[in-house]
Amino acid sequence: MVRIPPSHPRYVSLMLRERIVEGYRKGLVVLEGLIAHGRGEAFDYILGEKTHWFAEEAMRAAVALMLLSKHPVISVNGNTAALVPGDIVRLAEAVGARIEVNLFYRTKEREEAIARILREHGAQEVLGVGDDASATIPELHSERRRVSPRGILVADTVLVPLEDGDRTEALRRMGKNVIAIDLNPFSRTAQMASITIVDNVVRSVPRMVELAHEFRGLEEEVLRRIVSGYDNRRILGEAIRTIRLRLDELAEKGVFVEAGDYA
Ligand code: PTJ
Repeated sequence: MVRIPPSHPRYVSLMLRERIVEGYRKGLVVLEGLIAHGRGEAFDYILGEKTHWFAEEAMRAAVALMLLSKHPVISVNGNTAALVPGDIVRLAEAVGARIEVNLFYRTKEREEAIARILREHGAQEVLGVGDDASATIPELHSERRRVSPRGILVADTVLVPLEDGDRTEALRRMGKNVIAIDLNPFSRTAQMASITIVDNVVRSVPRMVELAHEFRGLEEEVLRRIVSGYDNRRILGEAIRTIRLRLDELAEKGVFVEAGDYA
């Protein structure tokens, strides 16, 4: 891995980029995943690389919903496995969810590499690998249609970090709750999900683990109220408004970084 000096003003962002590249070298991430990461970086840059209140509100509803669900499943792709494998395992444990590998660019080698890294981080069981992905999501033609009959097929709630669109729609058609984590509030996934967390997975998944521990002792009724008071359309609107306000603010200032600050 390239050594990035911790004093570099773009240190965190550059380290994440290195983690994705390392994930590619280890066979977890596809080349297309590098493009997806770059898109995420651009939105994160505009959002100020921090978790906003609208994401926090979406995370609270998401965690409450996962705790209330009978069969919550966390769907894991290459980028998520490279960026937050340990947090995914901790979140699954904290909300009682199963973990399933689900890939757009599915190969046997990648399924196994992703399952391996999740197990190295403590996962007891990883669904969706090899023959386990024997069921299909109806009306979906990509490789993402292949799911586990013990996982996504029977799930009532599916968490999809970094998704690519049409599966969210297909899962919603099957009557499932879909929780998306996507830095792009305009994406098809963000628009189609039941709950959209407009935030970086590297900040939101660890925060969801904290919330899950906090919420575990709450009465079901309290969790239900958190979920029923949530409005995804409003939250997406707030994310888009925040982007607009931030761009207005930056445009007003004109120059907003010191020379040399850009990575
Ligand atoms: O591992 P596979 O085979 O399942 O493929 C995974 C990718 C990511 C390549 C595939 O799902 C894909 O092509 O995704 P898209 O359509 O590029 O969508 C990815 C979305 O995630 C985009 O809207 C990005 O803005 C967003 N995104 C990228 N990085 C992050 C992110 N959202 C949250 N956190 C990130 N770190």
